[in-house]
Amino acid sequence: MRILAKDLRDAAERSEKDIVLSGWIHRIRELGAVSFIVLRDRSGLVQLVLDGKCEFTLESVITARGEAALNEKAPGGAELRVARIDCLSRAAADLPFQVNGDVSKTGIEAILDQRSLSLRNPAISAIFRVQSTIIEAFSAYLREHDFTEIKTSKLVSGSTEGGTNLFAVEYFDRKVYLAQSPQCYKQTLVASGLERVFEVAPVYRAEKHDTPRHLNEYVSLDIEMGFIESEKELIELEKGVLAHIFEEVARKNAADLALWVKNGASAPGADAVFNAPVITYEEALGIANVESAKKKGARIFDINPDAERYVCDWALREKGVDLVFVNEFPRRHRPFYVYPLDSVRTMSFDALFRGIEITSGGRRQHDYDAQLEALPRFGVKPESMEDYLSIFKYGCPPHGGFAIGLERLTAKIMGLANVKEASLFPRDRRRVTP
Ligand code: AMO
Repeated sequence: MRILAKDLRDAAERSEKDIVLSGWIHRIRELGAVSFIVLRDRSGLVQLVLDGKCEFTLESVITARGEAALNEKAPGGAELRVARIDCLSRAAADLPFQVNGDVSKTGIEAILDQRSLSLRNPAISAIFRVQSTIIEAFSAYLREHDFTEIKTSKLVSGSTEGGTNLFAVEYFDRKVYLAQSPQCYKQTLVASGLERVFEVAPVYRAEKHDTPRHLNEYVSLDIEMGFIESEKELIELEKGVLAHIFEEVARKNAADLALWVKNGASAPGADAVFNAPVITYEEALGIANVESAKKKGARIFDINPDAERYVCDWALREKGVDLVFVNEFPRRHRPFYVYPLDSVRTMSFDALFRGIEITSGGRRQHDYDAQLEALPRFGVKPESMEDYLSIFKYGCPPHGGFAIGLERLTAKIMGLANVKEASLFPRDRRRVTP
């Protein structure tokens, strides 16, 4: 009977005599006339005991047949006593990456250069099992709340976020751009009558930063919904989304979190998420300056990365949770599509989690005349936004939404220092391979 590594102990308790396990050789230890092979499959690691020497190299793919036996000293409390072993694919001996090593001691460039091998390391693959749960839980929660999943084009004729951070692409005889976000499309689909939509897809930012928080391609978890009055309803929705994601990660990925526990990997409890404070931009600036002064830091004029860290430190100390929602951002800090609260403030918000912004969002301007009038003030030519403006011309509900950066959320749950570690094949200014 073919089983997974995680099921060997059950098979041993039933004294199964004919068990088949398939996977990669993770480790080999020879002790006199016996070899101990650690086999790795998608469910984990398991020990095989073989009479004689192991002829195969590390990372070779094998199938082993034998008897399941209990052994409290073996990982998982059981082992396979091998009767027959076959090699399905032999690995070359000159492995350029030590798959069974301690990756906390390996530099990020080596990990990324050798991605196909580094992903075999159980701690590294754990990051992407958690990421898979995040996407699944995000989507499941929204479907449960009557949202429709959409997939929109990533080739666009111009900016969606304002600014010039766009990658140009040759498109027949003209130039188009990679989308910075599905912003215009998600708003279009709310107005088109779907009312509640979400999208999980890559977005592209031609930002020249090379920092531990920026990627040039990342996955955006986007939400947009109609018939809201303010960003406060969106904050409540995001609390529900995050609480569900964290609950699912804690339930399904306990073993994956355990591999990063030294780095602080954990999923906050739902109560903590629902208790997360909501403070205004002005309050956040005040808190950041008090915290900065305590640490003899510089005066803070904006919610910059230092301020994000200070505000999260404050929330953890005062409210017991390292998640904070900051709303009422000033107009000058937000894109053209935001809805004003008054002449200075907007109905917008960010979510800060464990020291970094993971979400931006807010209510949108849905009034045609007001949007037309606002565009030039943001340096956007109304002629270039005709399709976008037409959304509002023909009947559009008040609406809003937000986007969570998948890699930032994953990195913060796992305690990773660099967002690139939470991207399978990260793209930065220099890296376009593997
Ligand atoms: P914004 O540009 O703030 O908002 O992006 C939303 C979230 O995406 C993540 N993020 C990034 N992650 C990795 N690398 C980057 N270069 C990067 N840039 C942004 C962050 C951020 O909070 N259209 C709006 C959202 C909305 O209003 O619905 C937008 O894209 O986690």
